[in-house]
Amino acid sequence: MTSIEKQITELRQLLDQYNYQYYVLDHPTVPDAEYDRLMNELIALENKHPELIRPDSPSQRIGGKPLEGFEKVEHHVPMMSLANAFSSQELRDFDRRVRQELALDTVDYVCELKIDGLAVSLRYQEGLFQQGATRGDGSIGEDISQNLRTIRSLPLSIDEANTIEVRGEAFMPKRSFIHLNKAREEQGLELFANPRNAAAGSLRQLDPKIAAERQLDIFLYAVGEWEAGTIETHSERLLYLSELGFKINREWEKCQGIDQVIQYVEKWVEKRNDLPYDIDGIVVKVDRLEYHEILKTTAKSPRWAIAYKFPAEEAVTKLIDVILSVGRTGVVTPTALLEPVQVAGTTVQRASLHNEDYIMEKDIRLNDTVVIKKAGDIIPEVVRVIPEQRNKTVERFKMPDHCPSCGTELVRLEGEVALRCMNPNCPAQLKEGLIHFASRNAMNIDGLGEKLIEQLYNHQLVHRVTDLYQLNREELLALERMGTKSVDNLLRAIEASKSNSLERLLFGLGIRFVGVTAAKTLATYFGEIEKIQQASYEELITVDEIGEKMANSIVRYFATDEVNLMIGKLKELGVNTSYLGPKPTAENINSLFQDKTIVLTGKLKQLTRNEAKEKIESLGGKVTGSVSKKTDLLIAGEDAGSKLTKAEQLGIEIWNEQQFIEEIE
Ligand code: 3BD
Repeated sequence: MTSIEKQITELRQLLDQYNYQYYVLDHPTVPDAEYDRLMNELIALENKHPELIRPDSPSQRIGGKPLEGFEKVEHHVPMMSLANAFSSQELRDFDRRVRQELALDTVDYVCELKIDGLAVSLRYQEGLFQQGATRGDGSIGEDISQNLRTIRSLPLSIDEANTIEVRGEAFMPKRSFIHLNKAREEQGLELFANPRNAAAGSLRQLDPKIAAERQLDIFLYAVGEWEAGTIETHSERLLYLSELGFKINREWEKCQGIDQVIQYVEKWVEKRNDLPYDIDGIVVKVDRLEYHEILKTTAKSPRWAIAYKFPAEEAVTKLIDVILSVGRTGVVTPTALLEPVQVAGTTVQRASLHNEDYIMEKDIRLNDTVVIKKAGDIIPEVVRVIPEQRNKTVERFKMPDHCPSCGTELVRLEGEVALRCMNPNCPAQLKEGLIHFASRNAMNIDGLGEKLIEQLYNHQLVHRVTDLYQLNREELLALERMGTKSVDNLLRAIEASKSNSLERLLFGLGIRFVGVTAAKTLATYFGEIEKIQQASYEELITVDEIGEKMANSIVRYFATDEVNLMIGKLKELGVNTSYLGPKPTAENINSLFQDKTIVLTGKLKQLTRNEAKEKIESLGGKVTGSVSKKTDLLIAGEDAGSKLTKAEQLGIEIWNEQQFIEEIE
């Protein structure tokens, strides 16, 4: 072995070890920075000696190219289903059948948590991860190897020379799920209903970059095809898989007889909400593998295993009242006000009633005893009523004909289930509109939240956004809980919002379908609000990323006099209505970074991130957050981490800060 080979091997082994300790054992042993440093070192060496890159090198988890579609994969040993049990009685029935067939008094079982994720299979040949597939229909799945290999707890190589196929559940931990949805909310993207959907959505991405960002994890629990196996029990198998470096859920237990199984189930019915990942039941498996042979399988599922499925957690409580709220767009939504009750780990006092059709269909009435559950165990909803407990005289609940806020007659637009208040001066809508205007992605007025807006509105100080810019110190000081300090801070924040770039104002106006991204697109394209006010439908749809629905909505929005008067007034009051971000000018067109996509990473010392960004943009380039094959250039400051690694892997041009400064000068 040459010294380079030796160096690479050592780095690889060290990184594998740290990775295993961190992701499989949940026990980090070195700081992230140290890991990144070693990884960069490895990548640099591998770049110089590409012939020494092994497919199981820790540098090879990400970097696969986006696919056109997924290839089909045949499972040599079918991936079976599991029969379900919904009560301890059904578990006892299962145990009786097993004992009868085996002619035994008592049977040893292994109980495992049933992870609520996606069943997948991983194939290793000559010790190397070779292919990963979805379960599909059990016989044929899809090749999602590229996405699976981004999961850091999945070993890229194992110490087993025979071909082995292991099976398990890929999932998204609760923390990653919350983190992901928060980010999506900020970006105005649709939220995932639960971690399972989020995991499925991530693994179905054609571009492995996305899965890599989603912080997925995997537990293994079964073996499919295996050329050499001398193991006698399922529990020994779990231990063996663990020895090979696979991540096995640690909560499994061996149970002697069905009573112990039921105890295990009861324990986890209590404790399931404390786990950092979702489970939807318990899987019970006969421990001895020779018994599996005797018990065989039915058409779809083994007769040696059963899944106890948790009931979706429900609770019974009383419906005290139905609250109607009017949103920014006038939609009236009914929410149930409940007697507080514990469900899936939290106290629930409100539950969604969705809309009028839903209330009618379920015949939900005031004072009813209702069953609630958390849909996807997150958002509580009223599932049904218990009609036997109803006082017979209670009338059917009816949605009001008039807006609860302003009294205007409500309308049901064609093709919509929602009732809407069409009054543009409706107080509830105005308040919601103000809250949106001041919010972080819009005008970002610090300290102006829901409560204060309510207070300002109720004191008749603010009705519409133009009023915000005409507030005076005295009237604010007269409000409860508003001292000089908070008043001055508020006025300063409002003043500062005047110099926001156009996209914030555009988003803040709350034009239907215009989210953060579209606002930015419109602002950069048109530059001035007047141009957008005057733009025709035809002109709008020629803009990249502006579709028909949005174009229509924009035209309709700016067609009203009231809106145009408001914008005129905002301008008079000193609110900026131009795009202030950098854009290519005549003299720098065709300049240094024309049409180049550039990523900044690491600490810059001679200029700030923002200065660098503005400089690049003024020279025609675009700055993006993540490295992909579309990236043209990476500018790496000090302590650059994974982005540098990735750029090196993808063979992207890299400059340090000094090079960047010399070039722009
Ligand atoms: C888990 C089958 C056997 C090997 C068949 C006994 C049905 C999903 O944590 N063991 C587990 C888990 C799932 C399992 C088996 N052990 N099968 C198991 C499982 N600890 N979730 N499943 N599966 C996996 C399924 N998936 C989609 C559609 C239909 N069935």
